[in-house]
Amino acid sequence: MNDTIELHGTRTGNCFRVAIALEEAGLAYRVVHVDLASGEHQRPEHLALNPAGKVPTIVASLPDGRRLVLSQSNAILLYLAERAPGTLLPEGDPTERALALERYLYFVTDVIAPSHSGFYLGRVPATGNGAELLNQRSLDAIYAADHMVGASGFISGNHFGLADIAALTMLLSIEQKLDWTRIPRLQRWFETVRTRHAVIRGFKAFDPS
Ligand SMILES: N[C@@H](CCC(=O)N[C@@H](CS)C(=O)NCC(=O)O)C(=O)O
Repeated sequence: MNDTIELHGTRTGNCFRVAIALEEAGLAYRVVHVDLASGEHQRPEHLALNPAGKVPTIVASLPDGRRLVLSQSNAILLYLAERAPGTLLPEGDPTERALALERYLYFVTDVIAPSHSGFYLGRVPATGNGAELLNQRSLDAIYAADHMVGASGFISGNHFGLADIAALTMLLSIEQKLDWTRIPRLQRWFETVRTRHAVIRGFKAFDPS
């Protein structure tokens, strides 16, 4: 059985998170490019997989022959963590796992979500300072996260994991806007994790071959 995972997507933060997670988990995958600029995400073949017309989407073969189609980048990351136990989330110790999930969800809901909404509002005329407020909320959450980098040098706990991936794609996208002097531990973490082989490969996943 061909158990390769198809990753439908393009060069966006949500898609990079999935590509980096696949690389970190050591799972085989094949990229199917979906060009947003030319509207490929609205074509019937993509809408059949993701009726919301968004990316990323994965199509995974299951051992019993069925296929699993999943959208929502963060649900995909959790699925990949289940597919490759011990790579993206701690196994065994429920306390370690709970803390790793707490940090992952912190970056997903308190940092990435307001930033995405701020980005959207910023492109809509006459919405007052809504975009600014949301972007500031996201930045404040980042400034409050410096302590999360522990002695291991990672945010997720003893190992690089989902929270590190969520934080990295986000911080890279706003690197120039951050006052790094307020987050010295995150700065050291940032310079180290961005050079990981799997991270570099993930960021190249959607390059033309
Ligand atoms: N919550 C979804 C968001 C997906 C999403 O908004 N994807 C963007 C690219 S990052 C997209 O497909 N935009 C095209 C559009 O909205 O038309 C996720 O995390 O996967």
